[in-house]
Amino acid sequence: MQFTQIKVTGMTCGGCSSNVTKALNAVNGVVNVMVSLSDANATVEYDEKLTTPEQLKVAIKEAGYGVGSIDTPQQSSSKGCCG
Ligand SMILES: [Cu+2]
Repeated sequence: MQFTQIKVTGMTCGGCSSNVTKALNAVNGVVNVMVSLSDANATVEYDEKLTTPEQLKVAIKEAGYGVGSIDTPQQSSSKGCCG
């Protein structure tokens, strides 16, 4: 098992963090997810034989959130659950 911590941008409330949690849990190979709204990050435990950090990032993006502290310099267009 591997741990990785991913910066997540665009989360504004508990609904957002649970959206991210669900999206990550849906990735094949993910065994444990802890999303911190206040720290704006996700700690993911995953089976490195089944998935990669890249796939985890894709899952977060597909859920409508941003990944990484250096994202495209167009902010404040949050697409979270509460707009
Ligand atoms: Cu929200």
